[in-house]
Amino acid sequence: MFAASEAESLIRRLTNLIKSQEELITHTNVISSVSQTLQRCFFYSIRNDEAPSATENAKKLFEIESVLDYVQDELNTGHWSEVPVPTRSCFTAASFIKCLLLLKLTTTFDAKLLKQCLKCLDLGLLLGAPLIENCELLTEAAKRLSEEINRVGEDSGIHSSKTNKRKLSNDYKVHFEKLCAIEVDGIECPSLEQFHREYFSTQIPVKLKGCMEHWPATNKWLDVNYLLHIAGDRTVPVEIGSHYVDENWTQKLMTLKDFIKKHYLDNDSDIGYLAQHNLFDQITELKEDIRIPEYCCLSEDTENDTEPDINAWFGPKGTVSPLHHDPKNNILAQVYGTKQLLLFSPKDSSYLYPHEGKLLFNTAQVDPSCPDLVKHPQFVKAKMYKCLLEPGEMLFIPMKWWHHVTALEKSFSVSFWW
Ligand SMILES: O=C(O)CCC(=O)C(=O)O
Repeated sequence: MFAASEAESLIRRLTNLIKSQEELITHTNVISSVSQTLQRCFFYSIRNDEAPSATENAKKLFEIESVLDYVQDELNTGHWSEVPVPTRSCFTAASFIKCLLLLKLTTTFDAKLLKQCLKCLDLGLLLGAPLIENCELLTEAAKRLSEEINRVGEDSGIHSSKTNKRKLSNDYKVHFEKLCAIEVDGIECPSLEQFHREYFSTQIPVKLKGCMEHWPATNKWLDVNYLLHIAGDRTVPVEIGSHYVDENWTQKLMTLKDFIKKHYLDNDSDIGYLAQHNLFDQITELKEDIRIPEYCCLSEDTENDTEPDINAWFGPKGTVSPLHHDPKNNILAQVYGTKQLLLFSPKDSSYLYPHEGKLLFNTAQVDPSCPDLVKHPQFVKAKMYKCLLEPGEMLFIPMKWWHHVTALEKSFSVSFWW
């Protein structure tokens, strides 16, 4: 097939995913010229003409990029949570339309073009907000593009063997034993009723063993080539730096392949952590490899039957999440690798020196893995709990419980907040 007909066929398959054309091109919350440009670009991208003029093509690409720049400026003004959802939805729509235009304007149909389109969709997924009637448009379109990249066939250039299921080094175990803290209880796959009675209603942390054996992820994800095949060209957010309170800490967007190459396999000087990211709404194929723990259905609020917030935590040995607490109950499931957790009850908050101010109020100044007792003398009064979370184990962290997490090995965890 010629480049143009391959591209046209893909445009057709992508536009077939649209449930409501109206929603894609009507945006009343942005200035009318933006909305009109989106409409023009969309109809241009699906127009069936034999020989589109190169000048007109270039003009349309320039127009859609101006729309994305304009909306991105709006997204970057003020705090993220204050950006109106319709503005973010407009970014989503513009990203999809840009992807169609890139396909329409191409003269060569190759992996490079498909990756450029995929990046566009991922930016829409990461920075935008899902459309209501076209809620799966970008995730499904990205899935099609990933499949197309695999079909066009390009080697990732990474040849890594499976991550070992070996036992944790004894040094870590000895260090853990010596930690002056109470070890969190471990229990073999409790019934829902027992978990509710002994841990959920009393808000006591507990390690849940043998509850993840049916997860395909516990085998499949040990093979980095599998992750690369499914998601190597997907753009993901990566935290760079030793931890998020460090002054050199920053966040970057990069492909999963670059993250794996630079920060996971090569382990370059900067620690990179794909942390607290809802990878599973972005890349739905990976969601098929995990299971929502049944314990997450427990709630004091009988009205609440929403799915938990599911986040991925994927990184090399040595990632640290500083001591902090979260507003929801959490089950942290360890797919592979071992993590060491230090925990404190909310009752001991005042001994942990929470940061002042709106942004870091849920983060402690004290580092429980190496406390400075001159700066933080009250810390000695805090009762510390410890947990070594090994592959296939889950930890229930009740809401507002403080936790400090260190990866002792390359690790992949999934958290369920509810
Ligand atoms: O695994 C980590 O590094 C941190 C996990 C965490 O803080 C959470 O699940 O809330």
